[in-house]
Amino acid sequence: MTSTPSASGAAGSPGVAVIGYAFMGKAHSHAWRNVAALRPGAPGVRQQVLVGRDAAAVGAAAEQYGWAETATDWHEVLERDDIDIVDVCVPGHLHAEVAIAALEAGKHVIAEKPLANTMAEAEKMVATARAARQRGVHSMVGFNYRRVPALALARRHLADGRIGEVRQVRISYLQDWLADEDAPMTWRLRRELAGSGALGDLASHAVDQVRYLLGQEVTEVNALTHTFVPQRTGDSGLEDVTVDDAAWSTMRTSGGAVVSLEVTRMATARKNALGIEVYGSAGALRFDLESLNHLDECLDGGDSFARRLVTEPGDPYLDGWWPPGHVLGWDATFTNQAADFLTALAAGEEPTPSFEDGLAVQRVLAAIEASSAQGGSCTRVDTGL
Ligand code: SOE
Repeated sequence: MTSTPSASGAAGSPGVAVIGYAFMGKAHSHAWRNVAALRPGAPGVRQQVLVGRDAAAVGAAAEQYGWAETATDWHEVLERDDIDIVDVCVPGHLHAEVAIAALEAGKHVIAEKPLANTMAEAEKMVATARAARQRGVHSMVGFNYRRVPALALARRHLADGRIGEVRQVRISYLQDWLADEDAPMTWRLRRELAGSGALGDLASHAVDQVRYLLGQEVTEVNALTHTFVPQRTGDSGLEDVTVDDAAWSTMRTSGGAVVSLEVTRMATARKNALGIEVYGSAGALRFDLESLNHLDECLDGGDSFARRLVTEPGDPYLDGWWPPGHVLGWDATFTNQAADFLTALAAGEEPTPSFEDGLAVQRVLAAIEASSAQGGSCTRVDTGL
């Protein structure tokens, strides 16, 4: 364990350890650092330990993000009495091992999405989470887009019946960071580390949004996954890409809606475009993450969209932020997520989305892979319904 000079957080607050300091570790660190200042009622935390295998790199990150200490072995933090929350921001192949050990050690856990790399791991995580819950130890999977104010408002409109019965959903998540075939090999392109490609990385968010917005399960899929660039240059020369670059699926839901889904990391010129359109018998909703403060609304039997800036008092997740019209960014979704997590813990409740929600998404991803492997045949999702 090594101390850094720039720690934040009051003594007596829950102690947090984040495992992983790269992109997600940075996003979550920012959230832990700011949650008490920006979300009223959210308990503050002690930013205690940032964990990573490279001592020099994790030390520099800890200093930058405001952590009191660093460690190079995640097992160490599980033995400490001053760590109450373990935040799992490592590649997918480690989610199950770290989350299960942390829950068994009595730590509350947030695990980044997707919950796990395989169904077997996800099922084991759920079994462990259920047992831990009986002992007052809680867990959550990090689908941060549930905390976009415009999407939480869309969910409210759907629950209030403002667009009637949902008939069709179009959902796409388009990125371009693999569009260049010279883009190097990374852990995200290795099945043994990432589990899958755009599927686990991006379709997990999309499927979670379908479940979150509609409150329905995906019951049936037809799908195609594809790898456009089968080899990329890594440390040992040309290496095989063993995951999908993109995936497509048509899906049915338990409420009778039909969903079309498209996810890719090969869409030239699209940076982080999560697009959601929901069409119902009495209206429609449209959202684009690249304009995340807006929701296009057609409500209560209307026939055209009006663009709403979702920053008004009473809009979801706006308390404690800025005055109306002072827009939020992508990072706010993680701060809102941390606030919900801490508020649930303080109330002794299980935060959402739970590991069960993560498993439900995983089942849909597995069905998509199975359908694609069988040439796109219709594949039922084991929803337990
Ligand atoms: C990379 O594709 C990535 O960082 C995802 O892993 C995140 O979940 C998404 O929010 C942004 O893109």
